[in-house]
Amino acid sequence: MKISGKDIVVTGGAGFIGSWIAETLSSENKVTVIDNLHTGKMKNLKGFADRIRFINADIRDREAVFEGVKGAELVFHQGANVIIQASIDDPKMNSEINVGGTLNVLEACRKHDVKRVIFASSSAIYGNTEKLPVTEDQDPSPLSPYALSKLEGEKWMKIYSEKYGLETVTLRYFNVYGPRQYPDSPYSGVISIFTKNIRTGKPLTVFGDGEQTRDFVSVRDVVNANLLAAESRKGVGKTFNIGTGKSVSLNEMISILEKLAGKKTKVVYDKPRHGDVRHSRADITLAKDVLGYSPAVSLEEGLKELLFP
Ligand code: UD2
Repeated sequence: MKISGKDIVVTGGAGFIGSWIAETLSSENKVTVIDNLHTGKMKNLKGFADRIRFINADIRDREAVFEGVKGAELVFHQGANVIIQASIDDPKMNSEINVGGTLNVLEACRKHDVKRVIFASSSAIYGNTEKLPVTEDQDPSPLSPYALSKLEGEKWMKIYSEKYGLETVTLRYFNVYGPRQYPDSPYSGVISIFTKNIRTGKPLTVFGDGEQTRDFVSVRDVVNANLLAAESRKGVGKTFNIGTGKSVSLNEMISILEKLAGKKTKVVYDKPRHGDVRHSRADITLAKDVLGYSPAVSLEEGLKELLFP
């Protein structure tokens, strides 16, 4: 699938996932990145910064968002507060960014006749689910202000799609990992922390017994899902799980890492993290059937790339 010759905006385009979307599209399209560099980084744009227009702005800044979106045909809305703990510490700030900022993006799209918006949502909206793998029709049960704000964002997508004819597609990301994921916060993705610690010879800390499971999906597959969502006619107005459909426990993942690294690692078991979900796995049937999505990067391949960059 090739998207070419389009005027495209990526909010959060200097972030982990947004920068991969921006980079992938930048060779054949006119890409604008809107990012306030709070969690995003200029170094994520290395190698393609000269091919894009960069706007250093917060998505809460209505004027900047309107200006950035003017003339665009397609918007990938990845910009958000992504730190769950920050959303718990300051729920109003989280809502202003994740809901207010999303409304700025949607209003800018309405004003400037953007054709389609792809919205980055999260598996966090499900909370703890009884049924696994989880399908999109599962009742949401957000457990944090962050999760609630993503669910609200999804509903705004639906309203803009139904009331204003803006084409919207929502992708619920599961545990995304890959190059450029920031490893240096206690709330960074576990794979970014573990692979960095193995590379630098540091022990791994597991919160709980390590038997919790996650559906880890490579950022490369997530980019691909975004491209498919941008092109699919049948996907409009719909919401899709984006994972792999498989899950592993942290203990299993550590065994894979040790095998790939060819050495044993010191693992410290600490108390479980408050609010952790126990198990998570996506049912990706809908994304497969409607978008033609098919994850291509195995966990082994993805981990290898991070262990031996
Ligand atoms: C992921 C998403 C989050 C939200 C949530 C929905 C990431 C980074 N976060 O959170 O945005 O969508 O899913 O449920 O993708 N762990 C350790 N040691 C460490 C770090 C983590 O044991 O050093 C554990 C952690 O307690 C959890 C598991 O590893 O049980 C995965 O943690 P995570 O922070 O990578 O992702 P998660 O699932 O909490």
